[in-house]
Amino acid sequence: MRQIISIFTVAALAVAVSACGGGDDSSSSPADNTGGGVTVPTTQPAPLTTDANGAVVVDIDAGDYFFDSSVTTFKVGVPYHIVVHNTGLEEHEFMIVEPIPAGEMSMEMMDGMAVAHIEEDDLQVDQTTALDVTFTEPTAAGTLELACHIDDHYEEGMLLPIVVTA
Ligand SMILES: [Cu+2]
Repeated sequence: MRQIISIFTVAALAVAVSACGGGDDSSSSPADNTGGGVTVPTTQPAPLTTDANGAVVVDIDAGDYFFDSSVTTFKVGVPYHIVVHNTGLEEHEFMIVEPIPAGEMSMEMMDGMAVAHIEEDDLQVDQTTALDVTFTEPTAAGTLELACHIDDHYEEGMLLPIVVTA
């Protein structure tokens, strides 16, 4: 009986500690890495890097089932060198396309709509494939996203909204 009581006490303490921890998280502010006295009024966390051709390098992880991109706000007329790495355990595709409800279109139709596309043959597990994109017109939020429409990946959350500014 004594042992059961002590287990309950530990469990109650754990709940109390985790409740406190959760409350504290919201008050901690992220480190400010901009430095140099430059105020950058955007939420972009990392400085932009360019390749030998002057294109802005965008690093994107395609996982099971998500996209993680170093850039989500793009600019019209800027050349982007988009490097997509499949970090998951399944093959994926990479599309820049308007939001398409799952199951409403054939792959051929979606491919035709896509601003850019990397086929799953070029995005096997641990494969990295790059493509170059220059956006020609601005798009508001909700107009374009990164998406994988293989099987049920899209329903699983494999999409990431992006914005193109003028
Ligand atoms: Cu996928």
